[in-house]
Order: sequence, then structure tokens, then C-alpha cells
Amino acid sequence: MTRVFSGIKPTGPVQLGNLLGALRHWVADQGEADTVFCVVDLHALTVPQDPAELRSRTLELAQLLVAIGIDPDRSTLFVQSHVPEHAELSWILECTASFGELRRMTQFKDKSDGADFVSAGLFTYPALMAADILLYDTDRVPVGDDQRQHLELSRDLAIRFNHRYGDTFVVPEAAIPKVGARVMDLQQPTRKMSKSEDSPQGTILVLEPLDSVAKKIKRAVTDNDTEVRFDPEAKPGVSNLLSILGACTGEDPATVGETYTRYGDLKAACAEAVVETLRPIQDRFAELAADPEGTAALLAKGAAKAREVAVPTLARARHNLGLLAPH
Ligand code: ATP
Ligand code: LTN
Repeated sequence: MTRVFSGIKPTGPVQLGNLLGALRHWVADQGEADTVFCVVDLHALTVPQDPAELRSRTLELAQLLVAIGIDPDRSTLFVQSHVPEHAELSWILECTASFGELRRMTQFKDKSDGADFVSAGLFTYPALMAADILLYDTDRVPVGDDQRQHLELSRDLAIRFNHRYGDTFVVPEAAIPKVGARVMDLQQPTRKMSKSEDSPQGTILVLEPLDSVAKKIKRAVTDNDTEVRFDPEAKPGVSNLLSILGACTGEDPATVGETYTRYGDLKAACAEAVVETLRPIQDRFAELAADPEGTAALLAKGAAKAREVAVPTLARARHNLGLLAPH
């Protein structure tokens, strides 16, 4: 059976881009594949985090994933730091990656640009991501478009390692959706919507009050003329709304563009589609949030299940590398 793996960082409240670009495809993959999903808390440490907040965000993110439809009985759902094999394989892959290829990563360039403190972990981040993926013999990785380059590097590292040390890792493929892979900020539509950037009016949170969601969409920046048309280069604001609407309804954004002539009508339809997408998630989250113990227990089970796959993969990598086995 095809193995699917993906991860999300507990760096802030989950936003609409996470849902449309990645999480809803995770849900859809269940049943079709052997699905493994991870809250990547070690990746969150690449930028400074408040300890109490990190802890509560990690638990809440797991609850949100269940609310979205990740079924812990059908998928392996766990927290990255509960499976120590990730950090160990990450070191091995840091030694497989070159300084030059890590330096070319655009996410590193964007996140380090202008930062007061750039951790070494921010630089080696893609090696840990490759470890996440390669530990599970992953065939397919559903992610948003911003992760394309990291996925390419994961593939390169798997191929290089296999070439140097013999067949060890499965070479993974990225699965990037046609619609919704790059949801843009509503106020600055040339910038990707993000959960850790400070742009409250431009970001829709999956758990924010629904009237506020509708208001933000109605106030979204459009473009200078008045024509509704899907053209991300010339009309980034309108095209973003068309993509969001298309991703929520399963339609092609260019076709959706032909349905509307006025910005106001497009915004109203988009607001309604997003609100109706979020409503059931919010209802379900409210129930799960009342049971943190239950979530902690399911994460413990998830980590145990994950280790059943991760431990033998790491042992294979250690053996092939020539690390002496402990007696
Ligand atoms: P941060 O702002 O902390 O970098 P993020 O919002 O980019 O976080 P991640 O945890 O890095 O979120 O990503 C989780 C998944 O969501 C990834 O597969 C990523 O590609 C996807 N994703 C993130 N932002 C968007 C977006 N604006 N549009 C589509 N997919 C997105
Ligand atoms: N780097 C990703 C999060 C991430 C991930 C992974 C995604 C960490 N490990 C493994 C897919 C597979 C991000 O920044 N969105």
C-alpha cells in the first residue's frame, strides 16, 4: 500500500492556506493509502518559541487535525519529538546534505532575511524534514507549493544516500494540489498566507469566529480594474479569491471566474464557501478541546505505532553507514 507522510508545525493558529493546500488532502488520502501525520514540534524550535505556548499549541494542533477529519484509527497521528529517531536521522542527513544546497533553500532565505537571531536549526531544517519523510518509507508527501524545494532536496538526499551506502530509503514524491496550493494573504496578495506572520487582516484562521472570516474576505484587497478574471500575475487579489472559492467548492478557478462579473458577488460567494467549510470543523474542535487527556492518549498510541516503522528504518541506515551496532 502506498505510504503517505506529512507534517505541520505548531507555530501558530492554523490558517486557511494550511487547510486548503495540505490538510484536507491528508484527510482525503485516508483509506486510499497508509497515512502518517505528524505535528512537527522540533521544526517549530527553529525560531524562538514560548515554552508554555508551544506545549499548548502542540496539543491543540493535534485536536484540530482530528477535528478536520484525521482519524487516529485509520492514520498514524503523532508528535515528532515523541519519536526520537527523527532527530537522530536528521543528524545523519545533515552529514549527507551539502552546505551549498541548504544555503539555496528559499524558505531559509525568506525566514533568515532581517531576523535578529538566525538559529543553526533554521539552516539545517530541511535535513530534519527529510528525516521525517524517509523514516517512514514514504511514497507520497501532500504539501502546499512552498514545500516543493524541500521535497526536491529530500529526494536528492535519499538518492545520494542510497548511491553511497546501498539501497536504504524510498525516494518520495511531492503531491501538490492543482487548486489551493498557494493561498495568498488577503491584504498583500503577492505574499503567501502564513500562520506565523503578523498579518491579522490578511490571514483567515480555521478557528476564528465566522462573522470575522466573512468580514475579512469582504475587505480583501482586489485589483485596480473591475473585471473578474483568473490571472494570478495581473490580478493577484481577485485570483486569490477565485482560488479559495474553487478550492472550497471543488471547481476550477478560471471557470469560477466566468460566473461572476462584480467583485462584491465574488466576495460574497467566497465568504459563504469558506464559512461553510470551517463551520463543521469548529463544531467538532469544540468537542475535542474538552478532552485533552483523550488527545494525549491517542498521541501516545500514535507515537508507538510510528516507532514500529521508524526504528527499523533507522537501524537500516545506521547499519549501511557503518555505525557499530551496540551490543
Ligand atoms: P509558518 O508561517 O510558521 O511558516 P505555515 O502557515 O507556512 O507556517 P506550515 O506548518 O509550515 O505552515 O505548513 C503546513 C502545510 O501547509 C504545508 O504543507 C504547507 O505547504 C501548507 N501551507 C502553508 N501555507 C500555505 C498557503 N498559504 N497556501 C497553501 N498551502 C500552505
Ligand atoms: N517544512 C514543512 C513542515 C514539515 C513537513 C515535514 C511537511 C516538516 N516535516 C515532512 C511534509 C513532510 C513546512 O514548513 N510546511
